[in-house]
Amino acid sequence: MGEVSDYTVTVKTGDKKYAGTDAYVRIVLHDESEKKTDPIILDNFFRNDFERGQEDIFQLRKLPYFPNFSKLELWRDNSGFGASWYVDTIKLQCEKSGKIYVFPIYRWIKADYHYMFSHLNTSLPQDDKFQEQRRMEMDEKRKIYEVEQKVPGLPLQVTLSGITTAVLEPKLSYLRSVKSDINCTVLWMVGGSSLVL
Ligand SMILES: [Ca+2]
Repeated sequence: MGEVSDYTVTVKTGDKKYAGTDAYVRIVLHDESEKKTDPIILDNFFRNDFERGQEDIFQLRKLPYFPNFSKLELWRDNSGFGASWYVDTIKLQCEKSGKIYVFPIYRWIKADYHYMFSHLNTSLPQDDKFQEQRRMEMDEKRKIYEVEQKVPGLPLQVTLSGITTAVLEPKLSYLRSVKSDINCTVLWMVGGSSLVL
């Protein structure tokens, strides 16, 4: 076994409606030479992690020591009540090197998709190392809504593809019956805007 280090992972969940989750969240740490850790479940016993606006700290013991991280892989399952999750940032501190890596996320994390994030995520869209992920997110947004002006002079209307307007009612049964993040995003958007459905 090579060198090991402890790590501290700090996850900031967004302060938005439905941002919190009870789903299982896993990460994999990748270094520059394509080495990576096994999947790590982020879970503090006896604590309700990843609630809205909350900062959760996870102590990871004796993982492989990587002098330089290149990316963070992140995914969640669809378990728990209201599994949708909006993440602001993830911070990783390597105890051995003292280095701190910051991953700005600022997006909804859909279930079972393996997201990749770079330290500080500073690349321009055209230089994005994770083009496939960017395409997936653009496609998701297109699927959610198409804005069109049906009648000149009246407010823009949102046409939802494959989603009936009935499920947009903000009630608890909605969250139970519709597990997709997409719908939660729409609900949040509608709640915060004057869009007409
Ligand atoms: Ca939770």
